[in-house]
Amino acid sequence: MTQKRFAHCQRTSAMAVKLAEQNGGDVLRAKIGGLVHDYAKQIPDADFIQAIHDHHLPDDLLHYGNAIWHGIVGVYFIEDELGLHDPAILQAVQEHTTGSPEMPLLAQIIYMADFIEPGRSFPGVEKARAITAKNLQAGVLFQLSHELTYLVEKQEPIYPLTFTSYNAWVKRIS
Ligand code: DGI
Ligand code: FE
Ligand code: FE
Ligand code: FE
Repeated sequence: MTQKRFAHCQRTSAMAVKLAEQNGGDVLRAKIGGLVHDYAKQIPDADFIQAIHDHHLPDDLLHYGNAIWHGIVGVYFIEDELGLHDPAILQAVQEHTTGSPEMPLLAQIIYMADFIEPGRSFPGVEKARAITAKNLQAGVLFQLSHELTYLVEKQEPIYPLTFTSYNAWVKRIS
């Protein structure tokens, strides 16, 4: 991975540790999860397509690209190449781009750490940081709605799990 991407992973890891400490999460798993969450970001598309076939994953994944694959499919590379098999960490990595209706605490922590780590500078990041500092779950809903709005504005296809996550978290938070 590029130096720039690795630096993002290090900052995400540090942010995840902070969020774990603030929210009674598993600090060591947060640290490792943050470090590996984008492990597969620079794996070539052809390797992902092969992995989708090899692991008999749903065909609809093929309609998307690296943005969706690097988490959901990326965990298979983390298992094979790093020998990391911790289910909670792997689930957090799988859910770090789309979220999910359940999202256990560790997944919430990695999802938010990725979004608000100090290197992020998109419009709205300060609001995201403030909300998350007060309430992690409110931060999750903020990111899901921000992500959907951004994708719709760019007329990007939306992976169904992103929608399902949003609906579940609206219900959960309201
Ligand atoms: O890998 P990072 O850049 O650190 O962050 P990430 O894994 O959260 O990826 C965010 C990107 O993923 C962002 O550019 C939008 C994209 N994304 C998230 N949900 C969807 C999506 N792209 C599509 N096409 N559909 C989605 O549902
Ligand atoms: Fe990512
Ligand atoms: Fe994200
Ligand atoms: Fe990331």
